[in-house]
Amino acid sequence: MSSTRIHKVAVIPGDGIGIEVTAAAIEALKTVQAKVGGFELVFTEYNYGSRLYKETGSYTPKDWLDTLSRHDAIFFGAVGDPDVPDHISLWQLILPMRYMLDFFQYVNVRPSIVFEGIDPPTRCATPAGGELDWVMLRENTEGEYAGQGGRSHVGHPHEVATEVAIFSRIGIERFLRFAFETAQNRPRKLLTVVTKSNAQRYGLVLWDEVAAEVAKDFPDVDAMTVRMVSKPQTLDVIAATNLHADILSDLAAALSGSIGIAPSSNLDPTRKAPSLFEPVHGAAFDIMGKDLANPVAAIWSASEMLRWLGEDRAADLVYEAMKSSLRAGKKTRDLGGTLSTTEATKAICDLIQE
Ligand code: GGG
Repeated sequence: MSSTRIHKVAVIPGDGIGIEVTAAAIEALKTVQAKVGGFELVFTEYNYGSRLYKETGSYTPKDWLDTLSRHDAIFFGAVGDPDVPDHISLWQLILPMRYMLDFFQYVNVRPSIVFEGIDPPTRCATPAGGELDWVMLRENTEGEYAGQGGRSHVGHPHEVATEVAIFSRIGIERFLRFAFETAQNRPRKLLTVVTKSNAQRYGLVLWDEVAAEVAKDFPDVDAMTVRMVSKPQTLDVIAATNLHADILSDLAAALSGSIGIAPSSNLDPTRKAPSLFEPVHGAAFDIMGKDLANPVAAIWSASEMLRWLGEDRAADLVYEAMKSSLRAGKKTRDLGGTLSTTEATKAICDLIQE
């Protein structure tokens, strides 16, 4: 009887450069699978995305979430099309996946690290003397992204639109518990909970109250609350609402050199639903098909997927190859280098094989 560990991975390249960087990530995954052995990734590709929408009027076929739920993980590229408003493409593809049947993927993990070989726009050294090394945790199912609101008096000068931010005690607590546990497992044991409750009356006030309650269960974690992110060098793990973390993680990615290297894991910590791994960046239609996209964010996301699937050795190999490649100056144009997507991917895959 074979003892090979099988992991079923749904692959959704999506739109724009999502197609190119997903191919790069799959190449790295196949390379590390051949090198390490003992496990097999069974990839099934799905054509969900803007092209399908233009052909059929829908980003996805019927029962697609049931189809996806039969996998162990989902690897996603990007969504977005110049001809389709973002609120349609995001609400037809990426957001339903994060809410996956029963609001399971409630944490979005977005690390930002200034790697050796990268010259970031701003230097913000940590107290330990190193460069910026953050883990941004984004609450992934509530806040302004809950889809509550409406429009009235459409087309009238007094037209009104509301976008209601939803915060539930269960939603906040399960997310912040994950945040405290993440901080507890890092050397500095420092958690920063982002809030803006001073100007609000309900939602973020509940957020602050729950944060204070959960903090009591983690006395070894130094939790501080910031109303404005003013001292980046004092931060380590950062927990923020869906909207705040979406914005702040783009900033963090830029501070670490480029959004082209920022990975993202949409995790279901209960493991009832497959978790979803994707680069933070979008479809970037301006550079699509030109072999210019940075494959690092997708390859780092692939490494995070391997770790989630329990393949730590393979995850480490991919991550270290990616770091060594950057250190050796093998960079795409967004990082000041000259390599194409193909060349940067090959450089990482060669290092995995070594
Ligand atoms: N690979 C992620 C992607 O396509 N992102 C597009 C986007 O705008 N996402 C918004 C979000 O992450 O909430």
